[in-house]
Amino acid sequence: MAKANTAAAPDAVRPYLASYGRMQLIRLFEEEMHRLYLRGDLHGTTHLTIGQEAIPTGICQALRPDDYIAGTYRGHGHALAKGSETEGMVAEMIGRVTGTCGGRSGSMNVIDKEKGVVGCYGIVGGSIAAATGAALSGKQQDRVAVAFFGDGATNQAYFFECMNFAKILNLPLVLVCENNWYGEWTPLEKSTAGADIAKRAEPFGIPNAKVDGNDLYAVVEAAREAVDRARSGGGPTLLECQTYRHFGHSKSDPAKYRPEGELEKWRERDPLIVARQRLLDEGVSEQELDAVEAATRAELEQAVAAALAAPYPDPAIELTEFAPA
Ligand SMILES: Cc1ncc(C[n+]2csc(CCOP(=O)(O)OP(=O)(O)O)c2C)c(N)n1
Ligand SMILES: [Mg+2]
Repeated sequence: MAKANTAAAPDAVRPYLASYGRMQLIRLFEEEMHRLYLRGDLHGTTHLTIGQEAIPTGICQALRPDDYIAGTYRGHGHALAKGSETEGMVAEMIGRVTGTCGGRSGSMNVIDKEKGVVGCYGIVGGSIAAATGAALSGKQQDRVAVAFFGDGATNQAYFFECMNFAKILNLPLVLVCENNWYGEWTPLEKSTAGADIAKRAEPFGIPNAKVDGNDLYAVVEAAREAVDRARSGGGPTLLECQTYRHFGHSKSDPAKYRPEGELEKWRERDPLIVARQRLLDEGVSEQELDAVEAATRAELEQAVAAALAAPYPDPAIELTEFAPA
C-alpha cells in the first residue's frame, strides 16, 4: 500500500488521509489497467470501479485487518481497499505468476485469504452468499463479514435468502449495495420494483440506511455503526451506498445509453474531489495531499514494472497440482 508519510496530519484525520491514498491507488490502478488492456497486456475484459472508490475504502476503514470481505467482478477495487498488495494485484490482472492468485484468477475472481478477501465473483450476487458464509464462521471468531454487490444483485434470490438467514442467526454481516443506478445498460427503475433498495431490508427487521457513496466521511460513519452493531451481537445491516460508475459496465460498453449531462453531474461530485476538499477543510495541507498522491503514483509505477517483468504461470505445474492423484 502507499507508504506516504501522514504523520503531519492531526490524529483524527490520519485514517481518512490514508483512505484518500487508498482511493487514489484504486483510481490510478484502474487507469493503468485500462492502458494495459489497450496495449494487449491485460487479456479478456475488466470492469472498472472508477467513480465508486469511496465505498470499499470507507467500509474497509471501519474494519479490522482480520475481518472478511467478498467482492464483485469490480473486485480489484474491493481487494485493494482491504489491503491486498499492489504488485500482486497488478500481476494478477495481467496473469503473471507473482499475482495474488498466482496469475490464475485474472480480474474477476480474486481471493486473498491473508487479507480476509474470501472471494470476488463474476456471478451477480455471489458475494452475498460468500460473505454470509464468512459471517457464520466469523461469529465464532469475533470477525465481521462484508458483502459488496451492485443494485442489480438485489433482484437475485441470494439477496433475500441471505438477509433472512443472517437475521435469523444474528450474523455479523454488513450488506453493502453499491447502487450505481445501472445493471449493465438497464436503469434501476426498469429492473427493480419499488426502486428503493434500503427498504428491502425492512420486512426482515434488518436496520438499513441510504448513504452518500461518493463521500468518504459519510461512508465511514455508516460503516462504523453497522460494523459496531455486527461485532456487538446486533446482527446484519444493509447499506445502500449511492454512487455512479464513470465508465461503461465493462470494456465492451461505451455507455451510450446514459442521458446527456448525467455523467458530468456526477463527475462534479467525484469521490476524490469530495474527499480532498473535506481533508482540506479538516486542516490537511495541499502539500500533504499531493505527497500522498505522489507516493501512491510511485508505488504503482514500481508495481507495474515488477509485474510486467514477471513470467506467466507454467500450465504444467497447474496440471500437476490440480490433477487427481
Ligand atoms: C447470475 C448472473 N446473471 C447475469 C449476469 C450478467 N451480468 C453481469 S454484470 C450484470 C449487471 C449487474 O449489475 P449490478 O448488480 O447493478 O452491478 P454493477 O455492474 O452495476 O456494479 C449482469 C446482468 C451474471 N454475471 N450473473
Ligand atoms: Mg449497478
